[in-house]
Amino acid sequence: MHTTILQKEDPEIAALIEKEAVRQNEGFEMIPSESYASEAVLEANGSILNNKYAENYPGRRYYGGCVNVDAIERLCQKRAREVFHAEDYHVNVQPYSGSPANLAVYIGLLQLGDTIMALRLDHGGHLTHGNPMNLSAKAFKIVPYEVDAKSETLDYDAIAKIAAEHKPKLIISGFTSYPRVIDFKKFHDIAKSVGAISMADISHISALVIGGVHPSPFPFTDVVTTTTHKTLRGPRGAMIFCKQGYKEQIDKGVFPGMQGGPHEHTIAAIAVALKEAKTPTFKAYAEQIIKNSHALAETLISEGLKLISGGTDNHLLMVDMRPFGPGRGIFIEKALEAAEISVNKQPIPNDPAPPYYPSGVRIGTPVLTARGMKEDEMRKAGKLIAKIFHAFSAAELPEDKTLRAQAVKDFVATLDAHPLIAEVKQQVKDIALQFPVPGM
Ligand code: DSN
Repeated sequence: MHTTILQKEDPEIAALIEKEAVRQNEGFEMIPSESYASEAVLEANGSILNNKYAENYPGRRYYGGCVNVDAIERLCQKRAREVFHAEDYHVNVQPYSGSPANLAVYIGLLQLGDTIMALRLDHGGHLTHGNPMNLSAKAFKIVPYEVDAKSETLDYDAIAKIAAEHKPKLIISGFTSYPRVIDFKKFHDIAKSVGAISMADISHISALVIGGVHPSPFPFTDVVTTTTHKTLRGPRGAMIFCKQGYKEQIDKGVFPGMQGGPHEHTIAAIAVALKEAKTPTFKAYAEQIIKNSHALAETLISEGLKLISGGTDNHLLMVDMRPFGPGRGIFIEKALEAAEISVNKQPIPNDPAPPYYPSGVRIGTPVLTARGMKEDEMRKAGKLIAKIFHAFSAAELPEDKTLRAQAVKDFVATLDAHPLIAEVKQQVKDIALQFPVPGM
């Protein structure tokens, strides 16, 4: 294993990495924003490129000795444009991750105090799309839009109306926990009708766009951001595509606006992931993600669970726990974790409970799909997940805020001895070990 030198130099960290490898190998990772990077991606990411400073852009750095990182960064940009069929766009591959990428867009294109329109976090939007706790809301005026109360899907007429009323400078589409198809063209048209810049954050669905199983925001959206470590299966980083007219502002927004020296080891690893994303195997992976989500959603519904919007079109689904009682997502996250199934509690539209104790659970298929699992395994996973929901959803969140953390602690303390947890954990392990983890 590649930790041999590390085991010698720092056995404590090596042992913890090894424990995490066992966890990732023996369990079901079902957090929709995760996937497995290949060995080649990990090798580039852990390479000696880590040692190099290279502030600014290829050909005009503030440091000497950049000949090789210039070539790497240019190759990464070329591959990014090719894989997304965005040849006419400029792409900046330096953002450290999705949050700084989005903030760099705002810094580059807007004046402080300008109006941004974006989906509320509890309706599926991202933290950096104007959540009050985030810099985006402190530095800019946020006009939120919501999903329709009944269908729990986007209502484009309502969005157009809000845009016409508030005349934002930037309209953001692309979400963090929205299980349905996004009509990027409609968003772009709405933006143009009010003189706004259209921005799509496709971090969650970038592999689906590349694989042709979700409509692309290219070639019309003004600015497209994406992380590189979610469905795309690269290292933890991000990219910003923009129309040529915004190139200078976006590049300045990233450096020096938001960041200092780019992480060239990450950029090299992004380039490797983009090369992999051009293969037929990657397209098959993207297609299988959707098939797996459908199989999982059908199973959960047939096992009596309610899904936000009634199902899924993409890589994730959201279980609505309100039929069991508000604020119970945390108990299911903990119970599933004890059974080696990783998901995350998540606010749902019009959640009656607070964000840390929300009433939803978000579940995704990209990671298990990357291991080679198909519909049959999803149906098995769905049945195991549903068993946990039904067994543990009676746990109530105390009304008294000061008692909540202890209630969760007490609940977790009961899990290890619970026979259902042991049974599900064993079944998860039996299935998981039949599907080797890429990159390990
Ligand atoms: N926090 C990520 C997610 O899990 O969706 C997005 O940045």
